[in-house]
Amino acid sequence: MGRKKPAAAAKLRAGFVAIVGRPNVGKSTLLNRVLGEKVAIVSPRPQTTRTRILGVHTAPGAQIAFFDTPGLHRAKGALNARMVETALATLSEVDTVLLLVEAGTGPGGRVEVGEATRWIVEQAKRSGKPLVLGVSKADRAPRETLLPVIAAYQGLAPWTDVVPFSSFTGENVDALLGVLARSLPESDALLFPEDMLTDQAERQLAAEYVREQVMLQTRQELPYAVAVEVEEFDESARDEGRSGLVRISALLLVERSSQKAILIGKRGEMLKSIGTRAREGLERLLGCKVFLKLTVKVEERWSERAATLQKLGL
Ligand SMILES: Nc1nc2c(ncn2[C@@H]2O[C@H](COP(=O)(O)OP(=O)(O)OP(=O)(O)O)[C@@H](O)[C@H]2O)c(=O)[nH]1
Ligand SMILES: [Mg+2]
Repeated sequence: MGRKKPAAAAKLRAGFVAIVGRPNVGKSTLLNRVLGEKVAIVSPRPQTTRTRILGVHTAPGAQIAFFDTPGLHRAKGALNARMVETALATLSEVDTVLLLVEAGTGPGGRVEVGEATRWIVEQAKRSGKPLVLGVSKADRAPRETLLPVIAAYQGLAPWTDVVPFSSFTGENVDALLGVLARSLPESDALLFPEDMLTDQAERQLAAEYVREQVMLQTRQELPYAVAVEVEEFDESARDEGRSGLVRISALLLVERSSQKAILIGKRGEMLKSIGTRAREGLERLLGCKVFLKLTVKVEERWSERAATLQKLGL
């Protein structure tokens, strides 16, 4: 009587995936969808993400460590140049590149692959890494318009796979994760603890949640003129239950006094509204009450100063 052979256990796959693409294509939204938690802020404006954000997805048999990156664009100014540098540098540090483009066709069902996207594809190819093309926001595109989009991009690079998906509905997100997991090297051990989601400290997330509200609630150039620095993150009154309190003081840097006036708003209404929404998000994230104090300060040309950018972690 022979013993039954155990089914060959599938090897664990673990590695890093860079999520890259033009601004606003849905990179951060995908990361949040995969993790089930908002670790990367999202807004309808381009250039929302300013730094590289680690998000770790652990599933049976696979651990995918994503780097969400700032959108690749023609950078003007020191801050934007840093953002683009950060995204490009990430290409060489990962196992697989996930390049995102938006679903949807132009007038007459035509698909125009823009110069910017061609340049991004070239950068991704130069990395020599396996390339996966993700066609995002598929919920917005009727199924028949997906095919011309896929066809337009198919010839541009030797994609391992082309996966249309929607972070809103979740359609095909699991398929995308499967494709990415299979592209990663086999590994004997996890790269990160099983329950780890991100490397960002809560105080960093707090700064980002405030900046998200600035991106969402202010107009024109103001969202781009603001940086947020958390000066105080006091957990001394925090406890295990939901009755505790975290006190956060954050500084909102702007470049000019006219911007300070708009950010504060009439009778302080704008700043109050930013604070309220950010606090609500932080209470959900931290699982306790949050006291959030916001102060606006003019720091001329902060986005051009290397020392300030470094202090802000940019
Ligand atoms: N309809 C639809 N909209 C989406 C989807 N994913 C993202 N969006 C929207 O697209 C906009 C940009 O999303 P982000 O995730 O901030 O895009 P990003 O690529 O990270 O942008 P940057 O950080 O600026 O490079 C937001 O308004 C999102 O709500 C999706 O699956 N479907
Ligand atoms: Mg983003």
